[in-house]
Amino acid sequence: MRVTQKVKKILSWYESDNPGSKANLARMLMHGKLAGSGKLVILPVDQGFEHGPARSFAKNPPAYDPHYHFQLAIDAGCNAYAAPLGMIEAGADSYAGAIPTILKVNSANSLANMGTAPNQALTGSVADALRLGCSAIGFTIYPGSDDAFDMMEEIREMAEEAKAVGLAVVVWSYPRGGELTKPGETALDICAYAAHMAALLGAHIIKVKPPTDHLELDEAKKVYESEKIPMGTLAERIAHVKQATFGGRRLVIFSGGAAKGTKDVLEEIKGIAAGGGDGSIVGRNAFQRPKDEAVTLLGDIIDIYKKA
Ligand code: FBP
Repeated sequence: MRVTQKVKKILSWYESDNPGSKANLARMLMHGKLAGSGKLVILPVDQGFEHGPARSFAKNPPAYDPHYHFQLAIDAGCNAYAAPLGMIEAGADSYAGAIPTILKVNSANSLANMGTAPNQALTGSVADALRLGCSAIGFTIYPGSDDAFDMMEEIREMAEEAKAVGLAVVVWSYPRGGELTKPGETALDICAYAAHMAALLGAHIIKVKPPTDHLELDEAKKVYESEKIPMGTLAERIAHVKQATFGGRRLVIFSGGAAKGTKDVLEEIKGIAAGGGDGSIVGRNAFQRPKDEAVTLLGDIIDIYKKA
């Protein structure tokens, strides 16, 4: 398939990257029902690590099988599938070349009591990503955590290694820990700050949660108010987050969150698309539904981005 002008323009934002990393970005941008549109809908299945198997898969038991998720991502026409090492290994041969994959190389779990210092363990490597034919590594940072600097140093090293061998780098930037309040984790000032830091750390694709209209930091609040930064609608807040990633020169995608009703999911996606968001990464709202419903929902999400 010929790489579209839209995708070529996006690739031109990444001025330092070698042809391998650009080709891997193109692989994701040129796959699935959104191929060539510049938008991305990705299926992430790392919730088994993050929340545990029952909380993740009991609602839809076929989802205990790693093959289920490869097939769901393919059937729904997603751009890529992201998962930790074991999940990718478990379908690596059956699905080799069938869908671009993102190896999640660090993971948290719900058994650890992390207090103000949430952190993740390294659970995969750049060598694993190459061995498994992945297009990218995926890495979570928790800005705000008392351990945030460690995670930033780890991704600095892993991103350098991944880019050197032509992989793309996806950063999940999820503020939490330290002195952040719960509403602060998704506050607009914090979300934009988290996205900006991921861009500064060299991410090609940045994943954040959709921001609320809360403002967490007093010093930032003064600026939002004095400069009258528009933040009344989700679309305005998304546009602000996108602007915080080098004036829009980075791909920013938004997570789906805990399972909710179809109407609420689609309303949120409409806001993301209207604000110029580059796509969505929807896990639980997809794989916790029966497969046909999940394929329909992901199809509806894809249609919203197609029209954006
Ligand atoms: P969901 O669509 O299921 O929210 O998935 C997005 C995601 O980033 C997953 O990759 C990850 O497991 C999960 O959210 C983590 O959410 P949290 O840390 O807030 O529990």
